[in-house]
Amino acid sequence: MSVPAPVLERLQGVLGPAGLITEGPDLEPFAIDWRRLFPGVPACVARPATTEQVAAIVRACHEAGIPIVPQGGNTGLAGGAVPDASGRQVVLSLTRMAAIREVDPVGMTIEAEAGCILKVAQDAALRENRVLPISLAAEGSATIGGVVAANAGGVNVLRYGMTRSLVLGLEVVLPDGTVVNGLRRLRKDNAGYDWKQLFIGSEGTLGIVTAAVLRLLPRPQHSVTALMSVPDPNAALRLLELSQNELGDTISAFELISRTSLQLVEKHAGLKPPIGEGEWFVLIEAASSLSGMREAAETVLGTALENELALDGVVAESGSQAAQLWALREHVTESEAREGKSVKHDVSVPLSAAPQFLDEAGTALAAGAPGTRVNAFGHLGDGNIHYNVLVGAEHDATSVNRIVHDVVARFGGSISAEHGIGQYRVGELARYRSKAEMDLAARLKRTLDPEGLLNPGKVLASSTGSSGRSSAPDHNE
Ligand code: 2HG
Ligand code: ZN
Repeated sequence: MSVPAPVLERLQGVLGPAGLITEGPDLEPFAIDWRRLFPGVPACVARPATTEQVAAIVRACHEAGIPIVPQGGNTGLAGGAVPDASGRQVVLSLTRMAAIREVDPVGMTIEAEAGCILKVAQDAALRENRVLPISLAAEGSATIGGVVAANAGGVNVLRYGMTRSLVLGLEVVLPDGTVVNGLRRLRKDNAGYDWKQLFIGSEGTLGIVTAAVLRLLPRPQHSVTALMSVPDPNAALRLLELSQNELGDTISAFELISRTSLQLVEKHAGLKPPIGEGEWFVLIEAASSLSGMREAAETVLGTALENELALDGVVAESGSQAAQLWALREHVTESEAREGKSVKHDVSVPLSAAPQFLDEAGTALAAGAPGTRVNAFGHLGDGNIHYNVLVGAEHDATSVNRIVHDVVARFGGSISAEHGIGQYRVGELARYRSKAEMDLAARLKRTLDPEGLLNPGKVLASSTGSSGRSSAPDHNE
């Protein structure tokens, strides 16, 4: 623990005994990510309950030159919210700032503090017959501040966009402790720079999100979920086109799941798909205020079977059957973790190139990393594939990354579609983005955080050299 005593006293004065953890096992949950891949050593954990307290903590640390790592629900997959091993970084956890300040069903907005759990915000919207359409497996623990700071994706991006497209207003604390309140609820606001965009997806490296106003949508009264097996990813894409023709913009999710993924789910979660064998599966959800969703989905399935775009399929007959189909998809990550060592890739390519990407990445891996197995699944409707590679002790994570990301680059894709850079992909980002883009990013960082004290070593390599991985960790990721 290396916060000088006078600074610690100042933090204690701001937070009181309930708001500061300085030692013991209570530090542990804040020190490491949930997959236990990025262990760190916090100097202490500050748990402010108000924006003013956040600002006071940040000011105190700024004056003392102490780095801060903002943390929400700690559900990230790239090690972006945990401290490094130096024992110098203060973790600033937002989870005590959990209030929903307002739900406005007419204006269709919700204002929530950073530490509010996503699921709690979703439920508050539902009570007003509105939806907050950010939907992720981690929604029971992820917080609004983290979701905004990570520009989270999830399964509804196809219809509603990433988190960015739902943020109307933000309150942030800058690295020097200045509070900027932009908690406006305006649908249209072209007055000056739209500065909030800088902080959305910045992974806590430019400022700390303390509250947000998010857009809500009317709650659809009817929804339908279908699972189909398809002969190959190309057929899956054609099925997407067919579904769009039949279901139009009511499609809210179009997920691709490989057979390997379902085998892992069966082995580790005991869940089995209710339809026949196939190499690839597609989970489709559509929702609307109008009825007729089920009939439209039946038409999609019938036409797909007739045209051999689908081999088999089922349209859920009840909410609970729909939940069972979704459970297959939602258990993939956890089942993969139970299987053992894997190297994750959260990539996107132009939608129409997805089948060819899968093909070429498979060929490249078979040649460059024999003995690996691919667990591919993800948001095909967004061109986003979680191309996770199950590896053995003999495989080196960095070279597996390189093989997959080189193929991604050939298709003009991205090395992170939704999980972000965190500390895990710092080296990969620098490798695949142009010098001009990296220089621009460094200029932004220097402008807002000249001392490099906010979440150092995340997204960009730290200017002080602490933290930040330039290659993949060689253990299970
Ligand atoms: C998902 O889509 C998440 O389920 C996690 O983004 C993906 O485990 C992964 O790689
Ligand atoms: Zn995902």
